[in-house]
Amino acid sequence: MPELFIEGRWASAVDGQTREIHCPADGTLVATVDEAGPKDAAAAIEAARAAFDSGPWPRTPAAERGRLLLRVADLLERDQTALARAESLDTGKRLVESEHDLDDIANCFRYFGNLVAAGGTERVVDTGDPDIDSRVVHEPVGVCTLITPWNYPLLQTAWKVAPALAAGNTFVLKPSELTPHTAIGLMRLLAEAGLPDGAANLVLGAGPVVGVPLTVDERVDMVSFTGGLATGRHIMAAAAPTVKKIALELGGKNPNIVFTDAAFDAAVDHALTAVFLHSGQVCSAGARLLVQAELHDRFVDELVHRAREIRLGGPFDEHARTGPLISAAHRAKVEAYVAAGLDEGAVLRCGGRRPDDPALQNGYYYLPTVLDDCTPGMSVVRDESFGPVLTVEQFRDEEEAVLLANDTVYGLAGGVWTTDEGRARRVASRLRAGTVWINDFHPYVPQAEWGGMKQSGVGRELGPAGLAEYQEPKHIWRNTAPTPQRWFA
Ligand code: TXE
Repeated sequence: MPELFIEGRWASAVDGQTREIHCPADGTLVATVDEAGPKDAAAAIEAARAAFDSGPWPRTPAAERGRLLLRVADLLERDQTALARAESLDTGKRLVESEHDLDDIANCFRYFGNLVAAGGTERVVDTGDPDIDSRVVHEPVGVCTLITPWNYPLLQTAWKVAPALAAGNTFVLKPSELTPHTAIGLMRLLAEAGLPDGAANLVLGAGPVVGVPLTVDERVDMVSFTGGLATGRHIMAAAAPTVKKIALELGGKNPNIVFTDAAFDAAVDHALTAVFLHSGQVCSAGARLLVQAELHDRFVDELVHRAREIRLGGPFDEHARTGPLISAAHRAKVEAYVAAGLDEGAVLRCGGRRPDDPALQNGYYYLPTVLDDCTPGMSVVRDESFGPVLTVEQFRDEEEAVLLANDTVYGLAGGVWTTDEGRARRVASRLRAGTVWINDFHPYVPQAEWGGMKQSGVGRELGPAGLAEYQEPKHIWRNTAPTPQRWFA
């Protein structure tokens, strides 16, 4: 069955191109899928444009749009097992993690469905003149290009598709070329839920080939992108000539700050999950551990001890605690960062290589790695390695902790561990990041905004602001008793 979804119909790529998808856990062929080119992108944009300009979706009442999203949530739950399996085969992540993601994905559709159905975004402006009816309404932005990465493929898609549809937009989705299957599954569910033809369109393929036309075409009003910083900069530039609205989530190099008075066991435990969850392929990964000098030796010894115990394995290995990296190229990048860190003086405390286990040799595995004695100038500290690599730096006091934490171009997330409430509040307010966790790491809820300061991005996903990204406020001024103004006699 063809896998591009354009104007409500499944289609093969015009040029007949295909791509093989391999499971990163063992290299096996998952499937061969259609690979779109610029002509398919143009057709998808045209379909979304027509559906926006003259189709029913933007004119569907908000309550009805909300109901459709709730139906999608139910369908996602119905198909959870199949979708989680597909996600795990594409990404190599553990099945339980994919199942957990699927719960969050259904919740995301429910949240935006309920939010938009509740209405209340129209605002009456009091002009003081009883003859004037002044209102601000929120309309959809138009045709949205949605480009998503491979680490949380369907979750990051849901964070865009749900609010985009809730607001009444039409879209063209381009998932990562490495992980297309759950996006295909979602299109089926949107159609089954009754979304009008052309409102949702899917093209599969490489960023430079099929992603670029989606970011430059003048028929596109908005580009929402999650991915790497370098690609984000390209997209921002590509969108500039036609002044598109943009929303960017570009990852982070997130500090996890541990003071001596932290709850020791919980802080060590969360420091591990902060960085090694999904083998570090998480935009909010706590990849920079900043630990107070007096606690450093005890804390890092215990952390290294536990990191050595983390078992690697494929999606269906029930004993595994984390999986492979997404590709050979990505593992090579992580390896290069570790090598550079060691050259620059970091001390390897564990990992720093591929596992020996013969059963893992066909996958792109890399051992959980702790680099101690790191300094702010090292590339492994500054850049997002996006692998299972923790860098450790020491600080003396609160002031130095904040300075080190903020010494990054990124500003997505950060954590602080202390039992001193005043200090927790002070540090949280001084961290330049879109999310701060106090005595925790990683949790998020669809009700709360997600996104980055500085070069971590532009705009927010989730929460009321996540819906507002996909809306244009419009001021409508109605004079109910017009009289000549005589400005020009
Ligand atoms: O991401 P890309 P890559 C970071 C992480 C990782 C690095 C590179 O540090 O090592 O990015 O990963 C599409 N125009 N993150 O190369 O290129 C591409 O096809 C339009 C952080 O895999 O950013 C895919 O759909 N689209 C991140 C999407 O962009 C283009 C998650 C993301 O790919 C394009 C993933 C172009 N010119 C990686 N080039 C996070 N924020 O969570 C590529 N794409």
